[in-house]
Amino acid sequence: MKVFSLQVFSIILFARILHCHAQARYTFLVEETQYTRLCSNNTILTVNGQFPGPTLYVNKGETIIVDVINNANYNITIHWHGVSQPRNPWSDGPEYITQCPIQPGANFTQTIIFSVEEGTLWWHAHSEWARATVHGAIVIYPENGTTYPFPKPDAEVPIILGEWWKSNIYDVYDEFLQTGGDPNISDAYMINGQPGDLYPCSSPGTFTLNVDYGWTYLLRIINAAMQDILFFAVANHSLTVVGSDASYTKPFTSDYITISPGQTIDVLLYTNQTSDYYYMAAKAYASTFNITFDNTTTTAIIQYSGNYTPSTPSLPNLPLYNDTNASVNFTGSLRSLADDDHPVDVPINITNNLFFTISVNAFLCPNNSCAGPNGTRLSSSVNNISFVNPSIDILEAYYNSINGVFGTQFPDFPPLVFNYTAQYLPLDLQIPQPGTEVKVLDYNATIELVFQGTNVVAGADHPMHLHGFSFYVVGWGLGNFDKDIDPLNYNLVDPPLLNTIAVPINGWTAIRFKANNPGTLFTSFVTISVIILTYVFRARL
Ligand SMILES: *[C@@H]1O[C@H](CO)[C@@H](O)[C@H](O)[C@H]1NC(C)=O
Ligand SMILES: *[C@@H]1O[C@H](CO)[C@@H](O)[C@H](O)[C@H]1NC(C)=O
Ligand SMILES: *[C@@H]1O[C@H](CO)[C@@H](O)[C@H](O)[C@H]1NC(C)=O
Ligand SMILES: *[C@@H]1O[C@H](CO)[C@@H](O)[C@H](O)[C@H]1NC(C)=O
Ligand SMILES: *[C@@H]1O[C@H](CO)[C@@H](O)[C@H](O)[C@H]1NC(C)=O
Ligand SMILES: *[C@@H]1O[C@H](CO)[C@@H](O)[C@H](O)[C@H]1NC(C)=O
Ligand SMILES: *[C@@H]1O[C@H](CO)[C@@H](O)[C@H](O)[C@H]1NC(C)=O
Ligand SMILES: *[C@@H]1O[C@H](CO)[C@@H](O)[C@H](O)[C@H]1NC(C)=O
Ligand SMILES: *[C@@H]1O[C@H](CO)[C@@H](O)[C@H](O)[C@H]1NC(C)=O
Ligand SMILES: *[C@@H]1O[C@H](CO)[C@@H](O)[C@H](O)[C@H]1NC(C)=O
Ligand SMILES: *[C@@H]1O[C@H](CO)[C@@H](O)[C@H](O)[C@H]1NC(C)=O
Ligand SMILES: *[C@@H]1O[C@H](CO)[C@@H](O)[C@H](O)[C@H]1NC(C)=O
Ligand SMILES: [Cu+2]
Repeated sequence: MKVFSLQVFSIILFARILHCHAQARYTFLVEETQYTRLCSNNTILTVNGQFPGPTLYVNKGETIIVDVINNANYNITIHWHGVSQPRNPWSDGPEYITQCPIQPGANFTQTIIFSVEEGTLWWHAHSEWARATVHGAIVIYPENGTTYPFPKPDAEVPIILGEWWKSNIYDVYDEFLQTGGDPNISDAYMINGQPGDLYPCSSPGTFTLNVDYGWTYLLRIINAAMQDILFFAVANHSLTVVGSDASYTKPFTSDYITISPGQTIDVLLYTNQTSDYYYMAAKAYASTFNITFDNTTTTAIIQYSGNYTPSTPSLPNLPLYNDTNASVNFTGSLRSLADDDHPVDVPINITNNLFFTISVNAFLCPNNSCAGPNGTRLSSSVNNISFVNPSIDILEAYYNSINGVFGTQFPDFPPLVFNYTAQYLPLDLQIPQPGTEVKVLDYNATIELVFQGTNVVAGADHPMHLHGFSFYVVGWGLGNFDKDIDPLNYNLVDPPLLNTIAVPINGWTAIRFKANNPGTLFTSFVTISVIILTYVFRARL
């Protein structure tokens, strides 16, 4: 069982302008805190001692300031996931991409500029695996004077899906780096920091949502798990999806949702069932053949108010762990709202067509001494380039024209064309090229980027994430992308506007965006959740 993670490439645009206003100001004190879960104590990193961390509430268009103070013994950065930060990449947060880490005892003041986003996002640490516990919700209300494009809910609740290791997360990460295999799987998933009563010692803390009959609840669901795409559902209640990644969607009703690590989904829950206790639950979607993964189920309880004798809650029907149809069917059902107040702006005239293969890889180790397949070290790549952390952050090197930190040769197409999704692929395809390469884009370039998952080492679903932009998902499919046929079926009318999209296992996804956020770094990370023979790969955001 091995997991792997790696950030893969980055794209730099031009120029910078700093915004600076007197604004709401918050302090994020990063510190080590004792928490007890699953019958054992653990020291975790938190913000302000809270787990999950504090929720930030803002209005659309607001700018806030966060003073991040590092009182822990680890390097750390904080990232505002999905906030496009127009012309302000300096505060974006990814370690070695837009900043060097905040060292123990140091602090860093970040300005977070909310512009077009409206709905739910989240913040998290962007250093090694610190984000396992250093994360929290961001609620972005409509601008003053405007309202939701659906009847105002009676109440709103962040639902943060997380993942817990009984071991110290840094030990898990270090072991993973040392062995070259995948990290140990987690011991639990969680809803709002609590595993729920299917796990040992967890019943008392189980997250409970007290509801009144006949109300409408807006659940702001965030997948803060490290690696796994999750299925989530509420027993006896369907969910009406109204938004994802801080962008409104055409409402549609589903019995479950599929949510990628990094993604947010806003749903309306109508409490119109018999007054009782009902479980909400989440568990992993793990598509890769022979995978070892955390197959446990986290629960919380919805408790109707009133006088009644509650029955033992039953679990909702969640799709089977390997139900790829259920996964892609849900994600493929997302559409932009695309009404007069929320128009779409899909780039039509494309200036740059990019085609990026996403692969799981394996580096050779001396005497086959690593814990990956056949003694190799697991890795991952985009267009066969496996990202190497630079010595200083890429943004600073770019801005100050410091040579030798990164190259600008990131290829538009894979170096080798082969049947990407063939069942058997030659072993020599497994070894990627290490490098720190960026793709430089012109201001206002209109990009179509097709991600093609490959079956090198192991096929997997790959959640991809973009910084500085949300993008329109104009198409997707299983198998190899066909450049002549597939574009004919693109949705250019109401494609969803997302910042995270899971490229289906041995499939492809086409996204479009306009490169109009100068100075922004575009970074992307492969999240792989795979197994073949006996190994798993995962990654980080
Ligand atoms: C956890 O720590 C508390 C306080 O130090 C201690 O009382 C308790 O026994 C510990 N629990 C376990 C399971 O180790
Ligand atoms: C912490 O960050 C500093 C500054 O970038 C770096 O020199 C150092 O190697 C980092 N330490 C660790 C343990 O990564
Ligand atoms: C942040 O660091 C600077 C430089 O070390 C120091 O002067 C300042 O007091 C620190 N601020 C906070 C809030 O800790
Ligand atoms: C928005 O409206 C509320 C209440 O009307 C007010 O308290 C708040 O200051 C306003 N915010 C902005 C940014 O105008
Ligand atoms: C509850 O609300 C859902 C969603 O609107 C609807 O489909 C269902 O029929 C309602 N059930 C009852 C018992 O009213
Ligand atoms: C989860 O995996 C373990 C270990 O492979 C297995 O024993 C167990 O039956 C699985 N549980 C479920 C609910 O699938
Ligand atoms: C999914 O898993 C079930 C149970 O492990 C198995 O019977 C089924 O064949 C699998 N389906 C696919 C498509 O692999
Ligand atoms: C999802 O499944 C439903 C019911 O089978 C079907 O009508 C719909 O077209 C599917 N959507 C996608 C995106 O596959
Ligand atoms: C796309 O480009 C063509 C040719 O340059 C131009 O006629 C057309 O107006 C452009 N369309 C859009 C939507 O910009
Ligand atoms: C491991 O090596 C054997 C023998 O070369 C080969 O048949 C097998 O495909 C390899 N497995 C992987 C996952 O590379
Ligand atoms: C590529 O591999 C897939 C899966 O084995 C197969 O179905 C398909 O026919 C192959 N395509 C070509 C062009 O060989
Ligand atoms: C699946 O995993 C088992 C146990 O790790 C291994 O023995 C078996 O060879 C694997 N099967 C395939 C087809 O890779
Ligand atoms: Cu991000």
